[in-house]
Amino acid sequence: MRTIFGASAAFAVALATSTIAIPATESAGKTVIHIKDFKYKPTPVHVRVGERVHFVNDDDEAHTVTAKDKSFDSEGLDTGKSWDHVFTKPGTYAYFCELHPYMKATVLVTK
Ligand SMILES: [Cu+2]
Repeated sequence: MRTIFGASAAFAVALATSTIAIPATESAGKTVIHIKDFKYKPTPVHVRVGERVHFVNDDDEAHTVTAKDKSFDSEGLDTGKSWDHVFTKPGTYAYFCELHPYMKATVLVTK
């Protein structure tokens, strides 16, 4: 029994460590959203207030990053161009591409 408990405790520690490592990695670098194949990847994205989000157009077409409520707008991003936005208020931000309105994605901003 002692061995089984020890093994599960070690497993729990490993789990806890990996759970902590994921957000630490995200906050260490900036959040990057790639636009590829007429999609924003990944979505939805979770960020903290004040965090910078970097959008990169990896597609052969121009795209925009435009808030549904128009609170932000990258305007046209050609192939290889990028655009940054800092989210200063908590909330759920739906955005889309003005050139291809069926392209939709979400950024969730928490304190
Ligand atoms: Cu587009």
